[in-house]
Amino acid sequence: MKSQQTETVFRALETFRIEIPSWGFANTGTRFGKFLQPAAAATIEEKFSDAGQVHLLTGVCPTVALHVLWDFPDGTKSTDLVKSLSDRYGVRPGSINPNLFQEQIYKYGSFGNPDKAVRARALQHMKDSIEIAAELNSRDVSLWFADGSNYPGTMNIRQRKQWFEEYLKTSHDELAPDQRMLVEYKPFEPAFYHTDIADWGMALLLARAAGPQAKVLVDTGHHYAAQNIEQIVAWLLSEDMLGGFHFNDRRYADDDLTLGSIDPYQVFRIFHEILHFAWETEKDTDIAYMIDQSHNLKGKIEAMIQTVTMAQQLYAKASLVDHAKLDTAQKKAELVTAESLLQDAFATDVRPAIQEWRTSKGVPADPMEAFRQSGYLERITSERAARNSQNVSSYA
Ligand code: RM4
Ligand code: MN
Ligand code: MN
Repeated sequence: MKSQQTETVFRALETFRIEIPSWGFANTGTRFGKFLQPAAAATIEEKFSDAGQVHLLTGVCPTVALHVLWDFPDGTKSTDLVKSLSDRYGVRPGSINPNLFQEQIYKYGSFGNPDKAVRARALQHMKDSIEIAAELNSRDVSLWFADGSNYPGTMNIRQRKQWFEEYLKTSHDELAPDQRMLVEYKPFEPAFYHTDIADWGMALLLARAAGPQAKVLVDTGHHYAAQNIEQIVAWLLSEDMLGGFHFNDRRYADDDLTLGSIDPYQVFRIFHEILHFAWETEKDTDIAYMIDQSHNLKGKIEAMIQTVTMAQQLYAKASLVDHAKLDTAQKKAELVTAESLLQDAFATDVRPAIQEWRTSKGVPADPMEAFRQSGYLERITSERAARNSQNVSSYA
């Protein structure tokens, strides 16, 4: 007989899925350098293969986020290859991420570029990305813009905002009825004076201007250290504008640290806001959970398994908050009772229940151990090492 708690955890895990990024398996680095890993994936096939391993062992990562420039070398023509890899490795294409920041023409921005010809090129790339997504049956086209400026007075901020409104709306009109557009924000980097979509308010306004299928994407690493991310999440939920997450942790800014490695209680509080909202409204939330981490030092597949496991734990813990009791305590302003309901749930060791759930699903109770025993890492290391010892120049 399962305990009440175990049953709650089982129910929560049943619907919890998390998408992994193709770029998380590639050799990436910082602007100072890259430490190459012999087992890193260099081709789209290798990325699918590695993502397939993570899904095989965890059972909760059926989709992989793809970056158009890095994963579709021939643009729209690469979709057939992606489809065949998806069949072979048992993971579907997930969100499609246009790349409007790496090519030389984007030096002064994409949709915010003062040169109309560059804005037009960016729009064409967006249309191609939406077409790729449609062909792959991917619902979400996920947008992150590096647009901004480095020196005060050098760009017209209001004019750029207008261009963003206009070009996002035109892009939105290309979406099929079942597709969505997710607008991500980031306070700084690579632009260090102003960033065109710097925070959730800007992303919200632009998503609204774009159209009804546009929502906001919250990357947990894209906030200043003191920001209350769960409040942003609560506000976006109440506005029906929360489209998805890019999960990672940060100590300073966009550090790509492992989810929950610095502040697991914050992730718990984010999940709590979502689950509390779902309880209150009696609605299933429709939020894309994705990981956006690219590890320079940790083994890439291990890092991904570790992150997925942490996400499951924090989600399961959040599911243990007794919403009815919390509601009563909040109404009576019983502060200690209310706060303790969160703290007690957070302190609960959900690992045994998660292991039980995994076993019931036919996946290894301990995916990390299973990965280490599988021999997969040794195999790809010997297959890829020689090539990876040569310098790789692109980001992913
Ligand atoms: C950005 C942002 C985007 C990601 C790029 C590579 O900081 O988080 O989502 O695609 O990095
Ligand atoms: Mn991101
Ligand atoms: Mn980022």
